[in-house]
Amino acid sequence: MNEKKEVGEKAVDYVEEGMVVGLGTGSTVFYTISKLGNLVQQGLSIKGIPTSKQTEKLAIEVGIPLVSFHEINQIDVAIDGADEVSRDLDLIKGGGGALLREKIIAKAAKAFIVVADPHKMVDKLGSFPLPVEVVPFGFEMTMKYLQELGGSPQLRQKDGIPFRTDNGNYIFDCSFPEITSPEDLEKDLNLIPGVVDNGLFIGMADKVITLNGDKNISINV
Ligand code: DER
Repeated sequence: MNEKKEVGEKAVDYVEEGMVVGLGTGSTVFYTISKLGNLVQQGLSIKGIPTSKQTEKLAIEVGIPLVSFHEINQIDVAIDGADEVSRDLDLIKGGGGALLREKIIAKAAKAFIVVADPHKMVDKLGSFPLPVEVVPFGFEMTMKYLQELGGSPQLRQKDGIPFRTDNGNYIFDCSFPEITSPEDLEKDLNLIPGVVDNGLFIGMADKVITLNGDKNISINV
C-alpha cells in the first residue's frame, strides 16, 4: 500500500463519535480526511475545522460537516502532516503554506496527531528549508532580519509572483546551516516585526504515526 495512505488512514483510529476534528493540510492527511469522509457516509458523526481553503474544499467534497471556532468549545483532536519530524517529535511544517492556521488548530486541540511517511523522520531538524510566514508590508526588511539570524530566506513564488497564504501573507523558505536549538529559533523568529509565525512546531505533537524499518505502523509518543 502507498505509505502516505497507510499512515494517513491509521490516524482515523483516534477519531471518535461526536468529536470536533482539526483537519490538516497536505498529501498525507488527504488520506485521513478521505477515510473520515467514508465513515461519515456510514454514519460517523463528527465536525471538522479545516486548516486551509484547500482542506475546506476537500472536506466538503468528502462530506465532512464543518464548523468554525465560534460554534465550538474545543477541538478534540487535530490530525496533520509534517515536512520533518525529529526524534523528539518536534516538527518542521509549512511546505503546503498552511502553517499559521495549522499551528492555531494544533495548539487548540486536546490531542495533536501527526501522520508522516518514513522519509519525513530525521535525526535533526533543518534539512527542509524552514517556512516563515511574514506580512507583505516591509517584507524586504523582514528578509534582512532573517538573514541576521543566520537564515538564507527565499521568497516563495507561485506562477511567477509571490505566493500568498490563505491569510494574504508571504512565505520565506529559510535554509539554516544548523538549527542547534529549535526552541530558541522559534522564539527568535517570532520576535521579528513582520514575522507572523514559522514552521517550527516544538513540543506540540502528542503522537506521530509513521512506518518503521519493517514497513509496519509505528506510533511514536
Ligand atoms: O504544510 C504542511 O505542514 C503540510 O502538513 C505538509 O507539508 C505535509 O506534507 P505532506 O504533503 O507530505 O503530507
